[in-house]
Amino acid sequence: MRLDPDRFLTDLNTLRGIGATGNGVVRRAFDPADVTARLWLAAQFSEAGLDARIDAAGNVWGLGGPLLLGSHTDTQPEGGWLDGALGVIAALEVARGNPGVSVVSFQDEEGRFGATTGSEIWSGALTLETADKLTDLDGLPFGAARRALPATGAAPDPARFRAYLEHHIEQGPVLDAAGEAAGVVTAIVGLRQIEVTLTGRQNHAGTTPMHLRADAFRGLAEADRALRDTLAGLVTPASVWTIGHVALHPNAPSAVPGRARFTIQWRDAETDRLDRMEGAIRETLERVASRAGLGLDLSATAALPPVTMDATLRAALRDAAAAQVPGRWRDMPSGALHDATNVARLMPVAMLFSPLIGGISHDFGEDTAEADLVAGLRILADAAAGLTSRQGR
Ligand code: HGY
Ligand code: MN
Ligand code: MN
Repeated sequence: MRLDPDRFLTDLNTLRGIGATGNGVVRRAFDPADVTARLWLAAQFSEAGLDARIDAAGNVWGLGGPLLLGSHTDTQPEGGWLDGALGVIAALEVARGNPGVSVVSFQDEEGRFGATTGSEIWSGALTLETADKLTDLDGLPFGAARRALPATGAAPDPARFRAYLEHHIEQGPVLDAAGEAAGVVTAIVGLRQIEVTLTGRQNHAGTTPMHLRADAFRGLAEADRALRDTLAGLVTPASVWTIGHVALHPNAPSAVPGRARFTIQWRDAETDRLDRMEGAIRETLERVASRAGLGLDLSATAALPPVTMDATLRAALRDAAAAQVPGRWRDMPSGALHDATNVARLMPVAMLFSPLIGGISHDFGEDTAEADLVAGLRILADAAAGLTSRQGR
């Protein structure tokens, strides 16, 4: 069957409609929209002639040949319509015309419970038993949440696949600013994340003199300031760190905050630098907490290594990009995390990026021109065709 760009765009828009919110999408792992989307996807896989199944971790599989293509269909709390969805729907369209291809939508890539949880479980780096104890920010365990999507089969043996390709939006401004249509990923950064709790003394905001307060929010603000100074000496312009989630207790205008719980996440291409950043972050938090008279509790919630893309798979994507969008593609690193990081524990992996208008992602405003979506689909299909004919299917 020939590649059908209209069917691909129709499928992408149908998926966009499940959990649609404004121009974006809300499909948190295992919420009702995510479950609906995963059941819809399994039906599309069956209709395409693939052996469809949902495993115990919520990953949706469409099993065919030994080249695995895919990404994820869960979203951020305020997600764009393409982050993850593009790679799954492009994979489905390619599989319709290429019996050498299998398709997957991994679960919880966006880290409602962990970070890239579904692919981490499949890779063997995280057991289902351990994952079941991970909780979302409201305290709901993965083990309870996954009851919303019962398994219909076992996760496939990784040995049935020879390689993995993931098509994804760039999630940054580089390709759009250069007017280019594709990026072939060289490497994916590594990521670490910790959850921090600073404990002070909750008290009345009107009667507690300033010098007698143990204000947990002030500790958080001082930690942020101190981290900027400490890390400046260790990092490169490509290193990033983010305090992305904060919960104050009791979070009331007239109470001195007694507790601040927040995440610190940092990313870099070098394991060594990730280690040094971690040392500096822990030491800074201890210093700030002790100076402010606050209790400190730290727990690591994610650690994923930097991963280099496979040279043979990259070459297939580069050749396809050169044929489909000559002079309008580049090699580039990924500052975003992807399921490919975990799949790389099992087999060679590579990634293809499509441009993003204005470089906006993890936001309802995320969008890509249709012509660029279709160009990416054609590059993926070409690369897959070259690889599956070489593999003899
Ligand atoms: O955070 C990430 O890079 C990914 O989008 N989950
Ligand atoms: Mn994302
Ligand atoms: Mn993604």
